[in-house]
Amino acid sequence: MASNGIVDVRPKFEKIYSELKAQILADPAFDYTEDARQWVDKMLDYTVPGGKLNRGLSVIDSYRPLKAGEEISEDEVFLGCVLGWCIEWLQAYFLILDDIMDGSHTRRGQPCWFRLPKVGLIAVNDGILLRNHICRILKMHFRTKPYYVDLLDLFNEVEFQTASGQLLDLITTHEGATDLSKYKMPTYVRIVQYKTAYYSFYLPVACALLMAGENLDNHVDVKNILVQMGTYFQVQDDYLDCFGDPEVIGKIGTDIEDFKCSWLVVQALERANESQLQRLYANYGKTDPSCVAEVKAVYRDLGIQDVFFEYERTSYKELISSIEAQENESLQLVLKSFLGKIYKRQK
Ligand code: GPP
Ligand code: MG
Ligand code: MG
Ligand code: MG
Repeated sequence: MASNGIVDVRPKFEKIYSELKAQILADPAFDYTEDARQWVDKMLDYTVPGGKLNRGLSVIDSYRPLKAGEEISEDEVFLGCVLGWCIEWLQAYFLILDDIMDGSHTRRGQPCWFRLPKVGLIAVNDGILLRNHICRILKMHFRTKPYYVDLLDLFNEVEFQTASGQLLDLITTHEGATDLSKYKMPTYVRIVQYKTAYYSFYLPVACALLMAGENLDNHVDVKNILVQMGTYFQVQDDYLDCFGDPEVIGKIGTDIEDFKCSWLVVQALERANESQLQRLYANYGKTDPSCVAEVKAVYRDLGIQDVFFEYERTSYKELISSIEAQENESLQLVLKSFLGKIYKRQK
């Protein structure tokens, strides 16, 4: 029990990971060879459990207020944790592939999975396997639930939205490389809503709503608030890519080198004078460290960090007022606790 009287579910959550892994490795649908079992065992340990686990823990954290006043059974806690792990599996699958596409080097304080010499492009298949594990886990634990079909549909919808967002991210980068002036705020918002917000913010709460027997069509407002929160979260990710401490965030930023349509460059382009624009055009998207340093110098000259701090304050205020406009008080609690976890995050 934590000092505020709230049960800390993290130790239980972490234990359930081992149970799920054991079930995956004993899946009767595949006759594992010893080497295959060892590979999947190591791959899972390397790629699934090492993050902040915010998304995963959010399912059960959201479920509790939804059942306010009612006792939650051990079985419900277990199922909430299982759904949480399905989201962490989804995240692991996305990150393995995203790191290949972004040419990243580190993730969660260690080399990206595909950077390990024995792994390389086997990582692509590992991503596909992780994606399939989600369906295996859902089948094992939810097949008999009345909301099973809705859960499958939810995961499919959100995966489609994320992959479409990733597509926008990648093709926009392609366009920006020929003409940086294409990077504008509406384009940016569209990319990040799809590539990040649905799976990171809407999905955990939607899982909790389904477990609580709710119809997701009745919660469009909640979805909109979560998508807005996810947008703010990705702006923070872009900020940390450039200004965060790699030791703390566990990854080395590559957005400037990769020509990404990052929130920072969109803001800089809106504010730059002729000579600053020239400096951005000449140096953005180049791997040469002196070019990266020059881009960062333009950001400094334009006070982009302060622009971010101001954005952070305004977003928080706007989100709080949208949340307080919600009539359902349990949902207000869910949303506020979610926002509290990410406001002013350093990692
Ligand atoms: C985050 O973008 C987006 C994703 C992880 C979604 C990937 C989707 C796929 C279908 C593969 P990012 O590149 O800014 O994340 P990070 O900074 O963590 O690399
Ligand atoms: Mg990336
Ligand atoms: Mg990416
Ligand atoms: Mg990023």
